[in-house]
Amino acid sequence: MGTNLRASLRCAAIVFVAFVAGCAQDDAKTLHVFSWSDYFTPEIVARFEAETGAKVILDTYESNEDLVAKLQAGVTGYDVVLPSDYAVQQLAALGLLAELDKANIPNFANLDPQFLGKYFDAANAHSVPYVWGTAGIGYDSSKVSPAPTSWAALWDEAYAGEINMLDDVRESMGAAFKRLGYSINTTDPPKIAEARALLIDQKPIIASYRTETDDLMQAKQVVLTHAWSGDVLRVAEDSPEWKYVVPDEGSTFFIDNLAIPAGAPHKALAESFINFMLQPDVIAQVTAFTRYGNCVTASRSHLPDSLKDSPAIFPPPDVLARLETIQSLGAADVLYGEAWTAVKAAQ
Ligand code: N2P
Repeated sequence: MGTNLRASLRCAAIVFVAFVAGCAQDDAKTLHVFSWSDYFTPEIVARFEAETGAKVILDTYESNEDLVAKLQAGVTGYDVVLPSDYAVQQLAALGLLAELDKANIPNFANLDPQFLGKYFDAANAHSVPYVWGTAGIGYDSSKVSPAPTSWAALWDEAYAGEINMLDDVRESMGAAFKRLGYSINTTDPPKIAEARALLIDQKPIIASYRTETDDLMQAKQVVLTHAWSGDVLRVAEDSPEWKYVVPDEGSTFFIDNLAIPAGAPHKALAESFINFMLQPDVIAQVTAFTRYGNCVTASRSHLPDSLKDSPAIFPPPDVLARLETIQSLGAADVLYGEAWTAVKAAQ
């Protein structure tokens, strides 16, 4: 081999090694977040990227069941996920969440204690509460009159073909349970069968089952939708005819959490992302954008007055009193799944 050729091969080898090292370094700085839609603004992501030199890649899911199924099926590569309360319970029981190193999350101290130590993670070993909200009814007040006060509005034939239900087993079964006067966490098989029958009865007047309700409202594809509070309030910013109500019979209250899947490729970076999100001014921007309450006490002073005092974002005590959080129910979870499959398959 000639000296020149050897020299250029060595040079190529050095370039190759440098390239691989470069990739490895880039990869070490890439954070994969798997989240509900519209939970982070581009500005917040850009600020984290500028402060850390990391790159954030965001993917979204539409229900807790999607998230749990993906992680259970062995999908790897995600560093941060955002399960709701009962999904934290399920994922932790399956060994699919990493234990958090709180030393890397000093802003954990900023969290409002009322959101800590809940039934789904008593020691917050695997989850950090992020945002919270309610489920209820979004309605186009220029078309729906009188304003709905009961879940019965979603069964009203006057609006046949113009109603969306959340494509979410626990929320839709929950709406049916509340309409029947039962708990969201009912485990009694005959009551589960009643809720199933009620949802099957409703099906002929339903236009769609979707959890991404924003564009349905914006495009006026429906006049009534089962929805999460922030999603309606965000649409109402530009389309004030859209209003949100928690029905008199009661509804769900959710806490969505930041968590790290077991075996996440970039655990320390994920913890620094969680820590970043728990800064009062950062998470106030999340509330301003998502219209969901957050779990950091001092964030409230960073919110504009219009949001600070919004009863739709921060429900008054009489509304809070009629909300329930969803719990994982063990064996009854299977009955819910079967009921929901039957609803979706019904003609
Ligand atoms: C959807 C956010 C609602 C999440 N954009 C409910 N857990």
